[in-house]
Amino acid sequence: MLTEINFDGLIGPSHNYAGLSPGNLAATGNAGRVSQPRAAALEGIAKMRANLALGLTQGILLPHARPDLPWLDSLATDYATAAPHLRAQAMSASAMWAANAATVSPAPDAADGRCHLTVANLVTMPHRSHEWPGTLAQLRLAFADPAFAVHGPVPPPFGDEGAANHMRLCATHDAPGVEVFVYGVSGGPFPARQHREASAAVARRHRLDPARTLFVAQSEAAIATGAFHNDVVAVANERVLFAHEQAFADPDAFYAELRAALPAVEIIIVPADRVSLADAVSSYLFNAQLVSLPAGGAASARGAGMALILPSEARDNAAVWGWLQELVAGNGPIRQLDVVDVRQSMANGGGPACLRLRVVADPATIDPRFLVDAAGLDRIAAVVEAHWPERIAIDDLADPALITRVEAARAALIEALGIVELTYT
Ligand code: SUG
Repeated sequence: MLTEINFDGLIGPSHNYAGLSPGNLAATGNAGRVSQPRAAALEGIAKMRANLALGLTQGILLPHARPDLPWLDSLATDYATAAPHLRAQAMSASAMWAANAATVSPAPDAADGRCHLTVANLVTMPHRSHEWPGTLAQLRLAFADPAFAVHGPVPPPFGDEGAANHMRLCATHDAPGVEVFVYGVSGGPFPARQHREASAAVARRHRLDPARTLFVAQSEAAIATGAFHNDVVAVANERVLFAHEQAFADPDAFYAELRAALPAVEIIIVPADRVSLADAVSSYLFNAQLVSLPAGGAASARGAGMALILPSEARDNAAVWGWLQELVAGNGPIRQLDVVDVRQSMANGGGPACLRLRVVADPATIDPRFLVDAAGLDRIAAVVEAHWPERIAIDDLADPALITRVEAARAALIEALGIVELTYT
């Protein structure tokens, strides 16, 4: 049976605040802060436990080998002699943000009836541009079944940041959907990371029906205010689109096209006079996981409906929280709010939705080593407790002892999960 599975990126042992992403205001604002990789990974695991408690199916993607020595070698340097900025780029734990791992088109949308995944090239940011080989190695393992088609990246210079700029609307997850590819043209002072050419290439590669595929421009104001990905200002699930009034360049044209393609769509707009773009970005209101609760699930107090899994920063913002209270008090599809604490990831601009990649598939077709239940999370948490560094200051990036520790931590995780194929990738 086709089910939505959330694959969360496990937060890696090299998690640090090097301020590597211009346009990501949290990341640049926290540059130089001391990070807490162990606490960060445990926050991510707690979020997955909460998802399991809601009755959702949960998967994982692993941290990549860091520092990325083959990448440094391709730049004719090594970790000991590399310039500090290259060192930081080689050490980033940015693969945790699995929404940027790939774009996923479930089987009902593709002409060949397979679920297609295209790994994102992430070419805009140097520290993310070398993620794709490690991600591709994992996708090829996890989705080796013929039910899937796993594709390499769109070639540069066409920037592709994966599912963070892609939304799928459908009557139910297992029905054919409308896929919406959101691209940027200009971001004022900041880069527009998703190029239309890349989105179009992914749509062709996935054999999508052009009549059910929309290409929509992000508003320049959104990118300039810090929405470096569309998932900072909009999120969709089944027939619901939840978006900020200023998310898109031409919202009326987009909503008209969407209504024509999916008449049952429900569009929930948060007006700028209730929540400003700046508040949306700082609270990550839209970087929530919007999920359908399983029918009859114990966690759903008022019966099946949808839940928004929000970062605690959304609760801390009075304008945002006030608006959300009105939303759930109404008779709409979003019935409950669940708050999670992912502050370590949030300080680098990654909320609950950034940490997960959604795949609609039959869980029986996925390599079971990439799926987790509560006991599996216990095993991972024990490895994190034993091996993840407690703190990393920026100067520590030059310390060979930290490198040894980070490498040993990942090796312990790979051993615990039995995914030995990933030892060197
Ligand atoms: O690409 N931060 C990530 C955050 C990605 C969030 N993902 C989604 N919105 N889906 C980025 O900007 C900061 C790392 C640093 O500065 O060290 C970073 O890469």
